[in-house]
Amino acid sequence: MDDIIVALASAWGESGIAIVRLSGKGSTELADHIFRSKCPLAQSPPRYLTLGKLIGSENMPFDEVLAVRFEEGKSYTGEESVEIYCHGGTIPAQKCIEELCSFGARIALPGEYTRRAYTNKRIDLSQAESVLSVIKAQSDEALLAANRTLQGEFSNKIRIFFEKITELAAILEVDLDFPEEDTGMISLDETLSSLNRLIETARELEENCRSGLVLREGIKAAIIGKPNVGKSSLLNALLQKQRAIVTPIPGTTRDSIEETVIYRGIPIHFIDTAGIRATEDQVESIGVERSKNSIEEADIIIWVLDSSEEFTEEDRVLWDLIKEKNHVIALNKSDLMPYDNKELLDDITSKSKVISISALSSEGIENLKGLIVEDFAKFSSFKGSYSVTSRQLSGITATIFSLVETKNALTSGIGDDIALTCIADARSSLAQVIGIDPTEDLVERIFGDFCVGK
Ligand SMILES: Nc1nc2c(ncn2[C@@H]2O[C@H](COP(=O)(O)OP(=O)(O)OP(=O)(O)O)[C@@H](O)[C@H]2O)c(=O)[nH]1
Ligand SMILES: [Mg+2]
Repeated sequence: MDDIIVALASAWGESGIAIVRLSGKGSTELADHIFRSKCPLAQSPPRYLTLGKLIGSENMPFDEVLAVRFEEGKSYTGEESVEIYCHGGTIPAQKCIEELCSFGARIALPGEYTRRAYTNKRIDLSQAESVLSVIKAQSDEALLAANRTLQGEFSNKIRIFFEKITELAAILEVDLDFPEEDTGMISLDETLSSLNRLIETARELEENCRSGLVLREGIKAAIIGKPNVGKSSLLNALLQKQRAIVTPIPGTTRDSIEETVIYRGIPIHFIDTAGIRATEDQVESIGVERSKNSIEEADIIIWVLDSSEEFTEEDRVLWDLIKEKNHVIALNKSDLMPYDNKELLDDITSKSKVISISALSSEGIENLKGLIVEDFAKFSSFKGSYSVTSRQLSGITATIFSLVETKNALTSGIGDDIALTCIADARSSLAQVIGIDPTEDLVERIFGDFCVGK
């Protein structure tokens, strides 16, 4: 934390401007080694842009830039900082960074600026995580959800909730310490109704986080089926472009292809896979293995059937792989004469979502997207959704679990000490969500996902 870090804050490559950011005590003095202007940065007012030149070895100017300094406590990291706006492109910024390093700056680690902001208590852990959600947002809805978390709305909610659990835990503890005395603090009925209220609040939070997580991460939808049913055609119809090769030859697709479509603000990651069948072909069989892996990894499976063909043994084998998973059945080629598979299909599809589509004419494609997202997010709740990570969501789920356990322990009379343990678990699960007393390992993991320069 004592050294001065430097990195490119904008993306590498050709651009209008490239921003180099320095942070740490002494950043201004260090920048003044290479910045030439009417007055040094150290003497210019903070937060004002100053025009100047960057000079390299032998005092040769190599770029005309704007620079600004931030005082300690008034920057992104909370430390004394400098930003230098070079001309875009890789070389000016690269040279600027090299020169600054030659005077003692060190290249920042991924996420180190945000980590310093966190260490200096400018933001908490969930806000730090939402910085990444803002950067990675793929839709307006996702951006709004990320900002709600970044502004601290989510942390505040969790903090208030945490206080309430702590209060109840304290009351339970007093009751346990003085079991014979009527402390008069709170009756069992009151405790239970407090618990019920807490559980209800937590469930609401969980719902809002679940939809926020979907906005942030998206849904993995694997397109699965036997060869030639129209999987690649379906991918192309979804993307509205000819992304995957389509031919009448079974076994066309060998490798999986992943592409993302944004639907009502939700990124859906579609994976077109090789048709699953028994094959001697070495390349194809690797593809088939990948398709089977996709079945395991997907959030939802789109099982494509050719409605103009007879339902075969191959389809039934696939059904066995899919039936226990979250899935939608897409009866493709609705533009052709249907084969009469009714009895067979009724038997296996009675509990599934089924939709008739034509990848050729695009009939049913919009409805298919609707079916895919409907279980993952209630649209009404997007307004209040919080952009969280799966780690944070599981923390809330664990909190609910422990609160319910607390309630069970109290009602079944198995002992107040068990109830106390359960409510302590609820507290610590919730604490991890926004990083109250986080472990070092957790902090490492969170900032490890960031890019350099943020
Ligand atoms: N009439 C009609 N033909 C379709 C439709 N969808 C796909 N096809 C045709 O079916 C054949 C196979 O389509 P693909 O999209 O390559 O099928 P696939 O499931 O990806 O096949 P593999 O990659 O071999 O597993 C092609 O000739 C497509 O033009 C449809 O909705 N209607
Ligand atoms: Mg294909």
